[in-house]
Amino acid sequence: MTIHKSGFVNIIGNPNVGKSTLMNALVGEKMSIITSKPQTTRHRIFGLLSEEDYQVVFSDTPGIIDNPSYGMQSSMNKFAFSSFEDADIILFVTDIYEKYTGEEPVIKAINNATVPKYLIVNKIDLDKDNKAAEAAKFWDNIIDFNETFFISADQKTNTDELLNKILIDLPEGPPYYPKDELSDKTERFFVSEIIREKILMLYKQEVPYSCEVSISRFKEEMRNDAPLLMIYADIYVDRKTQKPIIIGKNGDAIKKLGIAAREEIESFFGKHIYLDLNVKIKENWRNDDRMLKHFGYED
Ligand SMILES: Nc1nc2c(ncn2[C@@H]2O[C@H](COP(=O)(O)OP(=O)(O)OP(=O)(O)O)[C@@H](O)[C@H]2O)c(=O)[nH]1
Ligand SMILES: [Mg+2]
Repeated sequence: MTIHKSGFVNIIGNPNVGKSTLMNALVGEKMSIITSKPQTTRHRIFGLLSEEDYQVVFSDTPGIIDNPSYGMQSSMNKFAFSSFEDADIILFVTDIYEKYTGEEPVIKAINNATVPKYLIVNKIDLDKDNKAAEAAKFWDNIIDFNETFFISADQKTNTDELLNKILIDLPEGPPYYPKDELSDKTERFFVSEIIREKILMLYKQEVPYSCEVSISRFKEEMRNDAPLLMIYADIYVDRKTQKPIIIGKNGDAIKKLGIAAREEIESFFGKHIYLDLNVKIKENWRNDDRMLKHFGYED
């Protein structure tokens, strides 16, 4: 009888080190949005990799925030730290640039974890003077990692080796999800994330961080005798002054946003869509428990 393996492989680390890029590389699909801005990921997102004899549930988490200023950021940290609780394997991701003091709370959490833990030093494609080896030396004195991998999540360098080791350490067990599923998240969630990714890319400074996207309507309808996926999305900003920035002069900015988001949503679903973007003001939503719950953050 062949054995079946399954388990949670939880990806943890600071903002911007490449956690989402790594999960997408391992799953082979774009499950998590990626931008050059820190604090891009705000939720825990599962990406599933299934074959006949295994199912890996990769868990991408928000980057850990040292001093959360908003309820939203505290919730993001909860998502990150909760992933220690159900991990079968921990991937602690850092990059060649990061410096830790050794006192960070995440270090204690990793040291307390009893499951296999790997150190992942990412962005080696940018490593000109052996920073990766320096990082590994630093961590060697602080955490008893089972394995160290020097990778480029972006170029998929050494990610196959990483996956092979994960499959060796993965516990035996039945699949957690149907084998044809790619994520625990809904289509609506992916659409709102694609729009948020484009907001992060197109707007500057605090504006994208003050935005949340909520899908108010998502329905296929007949238009000119052909089915068309109708998507209505609300973009919430947390200050009055931000609404005109999102819209832009003569609506130019939101038009650009709509085009970029529609293109990617169409390629995600492989069909034409109609996208309506509506900007709403919800003062200080990042500290508003009711709104946070509505947007899927924890209390
Ligand atoms: N050169 C290079 N860039 C990378 C690599 N991996 C990720 N990046 C870039 O680093 C930036 C952050 O990547 P993300 O995957 O969004 O990082 P993250 O850790 O998920 O960030 P948060 O969601 O904010 O916590 C993006 O601009 C990526 O393109 C890599 O291996 N090499
Ligand atoms: Mg991310």
